[in-house]
Amino acid sequence: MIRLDQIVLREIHLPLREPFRISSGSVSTRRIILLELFDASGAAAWSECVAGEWPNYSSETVDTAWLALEAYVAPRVLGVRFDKPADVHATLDRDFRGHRMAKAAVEMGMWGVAATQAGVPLAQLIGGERERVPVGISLGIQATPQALADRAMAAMAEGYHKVKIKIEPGRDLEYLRTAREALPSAELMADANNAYSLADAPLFKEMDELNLMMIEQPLAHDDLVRHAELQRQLRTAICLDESITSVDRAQDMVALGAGRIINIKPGRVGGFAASLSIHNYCQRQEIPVWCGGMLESGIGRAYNVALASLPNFTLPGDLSPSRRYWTQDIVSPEWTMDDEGMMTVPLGRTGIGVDVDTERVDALTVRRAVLQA
Ligand code: OSB
Ligand code: MG
Repeated sequence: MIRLDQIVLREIHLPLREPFRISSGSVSTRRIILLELFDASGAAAWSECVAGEWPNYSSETVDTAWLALEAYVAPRVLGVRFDKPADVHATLDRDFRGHRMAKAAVEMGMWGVAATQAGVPLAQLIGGERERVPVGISLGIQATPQALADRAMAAMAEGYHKVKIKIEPGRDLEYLRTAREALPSAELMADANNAYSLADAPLFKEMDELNLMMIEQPLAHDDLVRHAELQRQLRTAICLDESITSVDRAQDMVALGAGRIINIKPGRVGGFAASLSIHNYCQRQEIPVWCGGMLESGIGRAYNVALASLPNFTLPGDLSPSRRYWTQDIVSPEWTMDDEGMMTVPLGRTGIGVDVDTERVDALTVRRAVLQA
C-alpha cells in the first residue's frame, strides 16, 4: 500500500559536457525537475521528470511540467491510498489529458517508493530479468561527416553496442555514408526527430542501402499513417519514438504497419505502467523494443536501466554512462559501462539502486516547492 504525504519538487541546472543537438534544437545545460516522494510508511524515493526546456521534442517543457505537477498531478495522488503502483496510471489518466512527462515523474517515483518499501531492487519489482543491459550511444548532430565518423568509431572502440546518429535535412545521407564507410559492420541507426515528410521518400530509399538497424521517427511527431506509407517503401525498419504515447498507439502502429520497432521512453508514455503494457504487447507481437533516453541525470537513468532489464528489451538502449553526459553526476555510484558495453542493473541494492548526492543537488537547485497531502 502506498500513500504519499509529501512531494518535494526541485529544479536543478546540470551542465552537459558538450551541447547535444537534434534536428529541432540544441541543449547545453539540462534544466531538470527532480522529485522526492515521501510515503506515510516512512519509505521515500527520488524520481526525475524528462521534460526539456523547449517544446521541441514534445509540447511539454520544464515550466509546463512544474505547473502540472503542482496544480494537477500531485493533488491527485497526495494522501490517496493505492494498493500497488500499477494502479496510479488510471488515476492520473482519467479526465486528465496530456502532461505525460509530469505524470510519469510521479508515477515512476511511486514505483520507486514501492520498491524501497518492499526492500527489493526496482528492476525486480517490475519483473526485470537481465543482470546487465547492452548500451548504445546517441550522437548529436556533428559539424562535419568526418567528425561524426570519428565519434562513431571512438564509441564502438569504447564498447557501445549501437551508434544512433541524429540527422536533419542537409546533414543526413553524406553523414550516414561516411559513418558506414568507417564502420562497415557496426550497428548504426539514424534518428530524424520528425525532420522529414513523405516527399523525402527518395532520400530514405537511398538510406535503405546503408544497412541501418532502423530509422527512428522520420516523420511528424504525432503521425502514424504517413509512417506506414514510408515503411511500405523501405526494407529498413522504422522505429517510432515520439508517435508512441500509449499502448493504444503501439497497437495502432502494428495495425497500420507504421513501424517495426518501438523506442520506449517511460516519460513519454506517462510512466512505468504504460511502459510495461507496451513492452508486454510488443513481446506478444514480436516487436522488439529498446529504452530511449532524454539526457537524464543518474536518477532518471536508474528507472531506465530497471526498465531495460525486462525480457523484450532486446536492442541496446540510449543508456550511456554518467560520464558521457556529466562531469559529475548527482548519484553514487555513478552509472558506468564495462568494456563489453554493458551496464550492470543494481540488483544488490533496494529501491532505485543509487544514492542521491543531496548536497550537490542543493547546490544546483534553482527553485523548490513542498507539496503536502
Ligand atoms: O529522440 O531520442 C531522442 C534527447 C533529447 C530529445 C530526444 C532524443 C534524445 C536522445 C538522447 O536521443 C539519448 C540519450 O539520453 O542518450
Ligand atoms: Mg528519438
